[in-house]
Amino acid sequence: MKIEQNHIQDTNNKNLKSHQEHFDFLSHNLSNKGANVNAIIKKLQDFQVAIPSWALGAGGTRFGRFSFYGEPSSLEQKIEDVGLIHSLTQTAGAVSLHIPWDIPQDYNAIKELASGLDIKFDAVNSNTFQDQKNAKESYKYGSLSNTSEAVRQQAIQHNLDVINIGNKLGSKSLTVWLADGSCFPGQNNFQTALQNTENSLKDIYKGLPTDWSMLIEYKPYEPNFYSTVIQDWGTSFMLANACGDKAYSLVDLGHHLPNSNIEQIVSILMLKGKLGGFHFNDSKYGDDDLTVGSIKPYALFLIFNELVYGMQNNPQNPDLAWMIDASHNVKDPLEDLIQSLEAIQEAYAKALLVDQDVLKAAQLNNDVVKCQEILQDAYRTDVRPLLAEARSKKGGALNPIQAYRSLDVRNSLIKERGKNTVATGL
Ligand code: PSV
Ligand code: MN
Ligand code: MN
Repeated sequence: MKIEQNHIQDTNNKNLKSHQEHFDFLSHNLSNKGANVNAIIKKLQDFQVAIPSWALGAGGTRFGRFSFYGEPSSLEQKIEDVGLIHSLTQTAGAVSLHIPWDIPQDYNAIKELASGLDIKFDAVNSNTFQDQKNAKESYKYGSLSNTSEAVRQQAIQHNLDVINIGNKLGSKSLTVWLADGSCFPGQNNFQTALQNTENSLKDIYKGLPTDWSMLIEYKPYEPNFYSTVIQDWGTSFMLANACGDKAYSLVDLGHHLPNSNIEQIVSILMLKGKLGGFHFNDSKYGDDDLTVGSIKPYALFLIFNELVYGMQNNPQNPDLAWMIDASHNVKDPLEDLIQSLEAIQEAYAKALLVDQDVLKAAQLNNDVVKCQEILQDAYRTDVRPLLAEARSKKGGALNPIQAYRSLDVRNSLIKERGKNTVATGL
């Protein structure tokens, strides 16, 4: 299924008058406050977030999985689904592949399909947290950190193979997330596990093409419940430094212990030029992988405030690889992703409203109340008309969820693909 431009236009026409009124009111108010509305809209239009190939089907938990029907069962269909989201939101112009879940068969055909839908290949993700069919060695007791040299070599080789696959597609970065760790005290020697991991990452790094980067993701627990080898940003930062200039930390919002100050982590990593990638989701308890902005939207805004500051003031930090890393147990995955994209753009737009010069002056005056007022004034602004304006000017929908429903996308997918579908992934 493909959504035609004139269909989006038809749905937009119904909302046009009310959108225009809201947008005019907001842009008038923001301009009076000194904001450059056109510049903000341009930034929103340029901000593209990758959709992971494993998030297009219904997720599940270890207790069960409930299909949403019409799910994509091939890489081609997954890319088509990203295309559907992108045509409505104009924000999902990239896909991030997980290998070996989504190994392309015909590279040229896949590249052609993606470029026809205006979709780029972002970071490729390796997988050494599951045993693969016919693999000689098992990752039961770790991969890059394993005490067995043969297991480490297999995991290193897998990462090199993933780079090779990504290279053929035009990707420019490899994301490494390790499940390595231990479930019980005494099971592992912490120092040996970290040293093995560092050596293995250095071997992968040697195989990185010159214009590539390696993104090292951290996570405090799960699937191992006593220790994780790359448990926090400090460990990831240390490993990235040990590998070299092209290695960076990757922050996943769900990978922190409760109440961690993620905005401060983001800020410090950018100051040091070492924040390379970002995974969006939301959570209440752990790595819940809920819809972005559904639980802690103010925290998301504060994080974006630091990201915007870093993007404006830290030329030492590279452009980031943005990706949604969420899972959907009870929602239509495509609707859920559209909601996440909206929340991301909303937090970004609000952060762009913060006048960094005025904030700096208030900070220098130690005017604590004013500092808070500046942030909260931006946060309390309803920026949704800016988002609608940005995407509709590019051919997207004024209201993507409404358009998705009125175009009956899910039912068309079910008609096309049937009810008995299971997308690969977690
Ligand atoms: C691990 O929890 C993670 O966030 C990593 O990014 C993985 O690549 C992804 O989920 C899917 O397993
Ligand atoms: Mn992640
Ligand atoms: Mn995760």
